[in-house]
Amino acid sequence: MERKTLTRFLIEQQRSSQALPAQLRLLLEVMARACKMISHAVGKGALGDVLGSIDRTNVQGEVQKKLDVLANEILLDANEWGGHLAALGSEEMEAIHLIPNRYPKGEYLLVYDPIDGSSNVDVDLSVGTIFSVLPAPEDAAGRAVTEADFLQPGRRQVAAGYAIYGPQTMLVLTVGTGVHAFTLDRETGTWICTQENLTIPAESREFAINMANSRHWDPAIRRYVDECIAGAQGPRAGDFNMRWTGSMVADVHRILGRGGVFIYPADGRDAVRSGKLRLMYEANPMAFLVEQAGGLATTGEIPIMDVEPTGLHQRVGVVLGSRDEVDYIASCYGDRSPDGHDREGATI
Ligand code: AHM
Ligand code: MG
Repeated sequence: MERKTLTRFLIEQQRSSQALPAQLRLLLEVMARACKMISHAVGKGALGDVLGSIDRTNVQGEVQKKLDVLANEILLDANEWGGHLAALGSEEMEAIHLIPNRYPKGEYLLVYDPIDGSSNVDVDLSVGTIFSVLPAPEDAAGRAVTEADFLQPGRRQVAAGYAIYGPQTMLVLTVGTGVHAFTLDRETGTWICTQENLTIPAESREFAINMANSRHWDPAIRRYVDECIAGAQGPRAGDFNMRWTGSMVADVHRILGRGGVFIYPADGRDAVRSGKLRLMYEANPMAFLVEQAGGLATTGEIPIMDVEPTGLHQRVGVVLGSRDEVDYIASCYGDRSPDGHDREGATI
């Protein structure tokens, strides 16, 4: 098999489509380099003194892991000086980060979750980095960027991706021309394209949800999961399988590979009333990837990428994955399908 590097892949994309301007290509190369550094840090574990927590909480009120902080710094340092960004935002930083005046400003806004699923780090399970790229407003060139400039619906994303630090380190990207996956060759330090145009099977019999929260779910999700569990004897007339890794990146990566649905609904708990996952740097980039791979991503009521953001760190309910299954879950929520069209005859 021809070993196509990420650099070559991006240059070919730049030549063949208008989807990849030079600044965006640079941004993706910078992200790939930063994720390589994070992968090295994750891989060192206790030997690199990167496990455990520090005595600090982030804007979400969560205790920060050493790796959350380290990965955030790696991404910040890598992205500040290249001239491709107007500003960036992170799960680990309450306010947006403006590009210092000593560096040129670029046309893009970057938001990321430096280490997603960080509770997995200390037990040597997969974690990842998720990122989303938005255009900076045209009038932002001559003024300071504000948080309001970031509050664009996910449909405006020009690129999104994640790196997964698992048995293999992989980078999965979209610039709106399908979803492509790259594997890190740890010997040469090169990202090699290993899958082009990933597609999610439309049908699936595998779901991912944290069952421990079932008593807090609303009736739609409870009905769906009950039907799955009822298996061949139930209304779905088939047995289902369940997987939950505690890392959205790992769960979405599995779904991109073999289908399934990932569900983290808004539920009755005070902290999760609007969902647990963050719209701007978790749900939107994953929704972009999933839609580009032929799947669907909904809050249950509207497509995730149509949500009008109101805050950098806002949360949202998430249902994403195989098209038919997500469509079915949306029908459990009411009379609207994930693409926003009315459904006839759908009942709760
Ligand atoms: P994090 O970004 O603080 O790691 O939180 C997000 C993670 C997701 O990766 C994962 O799907 C979810 O939180 C797991 O939540 P729970 O611990 O409720 O199962
Ligand atoms: Mg995180």
